Amino acid sequence: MKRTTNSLGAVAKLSGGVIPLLLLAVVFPVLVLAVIGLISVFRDDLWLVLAASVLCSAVLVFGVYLLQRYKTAQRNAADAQQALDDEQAVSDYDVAPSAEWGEFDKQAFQAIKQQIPVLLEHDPAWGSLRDHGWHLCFQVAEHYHKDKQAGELAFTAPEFLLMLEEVSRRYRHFLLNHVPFAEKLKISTLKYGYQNKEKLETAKQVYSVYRVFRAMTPAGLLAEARSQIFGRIFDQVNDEVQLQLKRVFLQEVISVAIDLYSGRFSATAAELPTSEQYKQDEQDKAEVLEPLRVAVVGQVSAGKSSLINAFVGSLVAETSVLPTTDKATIHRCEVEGVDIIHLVDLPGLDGNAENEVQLLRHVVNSDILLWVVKANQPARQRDIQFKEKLDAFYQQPENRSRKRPNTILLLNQVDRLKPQGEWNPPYDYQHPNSEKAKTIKAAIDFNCQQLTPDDCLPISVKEGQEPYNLEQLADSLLAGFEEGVNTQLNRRRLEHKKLDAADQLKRLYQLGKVTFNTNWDKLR
Ligand SMILES: Nc1nc2c(ncn2[C@@H]2O[C@H](COP(=O)(O)OP(=O)(O)O)[C@@H](O)[C@H]2O)c(=O)[nH]1
Ligand SMILES: [Mg+2]
Repeated sequence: MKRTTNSLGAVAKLSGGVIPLLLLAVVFPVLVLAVIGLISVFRDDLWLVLAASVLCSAVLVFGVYLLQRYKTAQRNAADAQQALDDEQAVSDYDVAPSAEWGEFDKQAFQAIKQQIPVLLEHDPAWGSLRDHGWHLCFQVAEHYHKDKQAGELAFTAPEFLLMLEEVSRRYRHFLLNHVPFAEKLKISTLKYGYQNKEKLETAKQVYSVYRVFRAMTPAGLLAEARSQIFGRIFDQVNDEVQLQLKRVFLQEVISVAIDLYSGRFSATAAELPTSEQYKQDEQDKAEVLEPLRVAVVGQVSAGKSSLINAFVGSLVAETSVLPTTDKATIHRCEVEGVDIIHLVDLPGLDGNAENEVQLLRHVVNSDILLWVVKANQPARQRDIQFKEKLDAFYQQPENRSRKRPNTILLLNQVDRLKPQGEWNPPYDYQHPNSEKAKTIKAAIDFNCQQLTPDDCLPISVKEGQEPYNLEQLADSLLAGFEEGVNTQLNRRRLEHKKLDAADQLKRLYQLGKVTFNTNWDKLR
């Protein structure tokens, strides 16, 4: 009653006193009508009619109520199912290793990630996440700087801030995408849920009983609809989900720490204001992607130049040869004025150390590697030696975070394989049913075992003869394009870091000069 009076007061205030007057104008005649009706029931003996109409309206109201309850129950069941599905989605979620990482980074991520369940089992409190995060950062630091003092954190204060920002940004993205109503979720709710988990079960039961009663009034129904939202959050945030939320958070911490220690992630003053700006910069960078650099290596006379000529001839692209200062020849492929691919024709692997230093430089600065071998010549010593040099390069501490370009092994001159003189492509070399197809398969198996490439294709590109399997090569290149772009981004990020270091060196040198001059002035 008190609430009704209050509401009327509020309505009167809002409407300037008009609405209550109008209400009275309606209520009063209805009351008068009720009194007259009652008199006529007495006078005309209409008791049966009155009872029937009261019964009808009671049945009607009760029917509507039952329908509402049925609908609510169904909605709750669907919500419970949804909650289960969502919970599954959260527990299945794992932070993916960055596409730009090298093998060393991925190994670090896999190894350090194993510690998260142990840490959370030992101490799952929300308040301990910060300590766990630090512990994992130290682990990453140690992984990258084994030579330095254990646990030394080798990042600058701005980099640390940027790292916090980056973890928050990624975690926010995860929450919004994987936790329903996350935008309404308060950390205090999560914390409360955890601290009072024993009490929670009884609390939930009492709450449900109260909800049934409340649902019997129209105002209660409205409140019920609203609490569906909060109820879901309440149910949603059970122990298991909370644990998963923490697990994902710590995985993000490791992921960002790896980016930081591998040198991809550096904070310059300009990067600090917002990470949105940082994102924008990343997008801008993607627009000015350099053409994909595809290096072609192999022994002398393997058919590198023939391959490039045949391939370039088969493209819709406009091609031209770029002037270079070394022995490499760069074929530029352009489509509608956009530089798409640079095919780099390299001198042959000839065992000459000086030559191989140049070759190595070209290969580690390419995004995809085409390795051409001669099918009818099984001597692989030169190829294997060069591959060992490449492996050694990527194992050096300063190169561990470099992403190695994917290698497609091209088994060339398959037309010359036994039986000689026979050449009627195409051949189903994956399921060989002829002598030629069998020798092709044997040659593929042998060379793959020797050079362990990512992909392998038999080809034939003799001048004056229809080239064989070039469409498959185009498909393979297209399939590896995205990975190639990631390799390029990795390379350019690491180069960018080097430029930074060079700039700092220059500054240091300038400072050194000033210092020395000053000292000399003093000495004089
Ligand atoms: N039969 C045959 N000969 C080829 C094929 N590819 C290249 N050749 C020949 O092998 C020789 C060396 O080729 P080239 O492209 O100059 O090799 P590079 O030193 O690796 O650049 C040339 O005489 C080519 O005509 C092929 O698929 N089949
Ligand atoms: Mg050549």
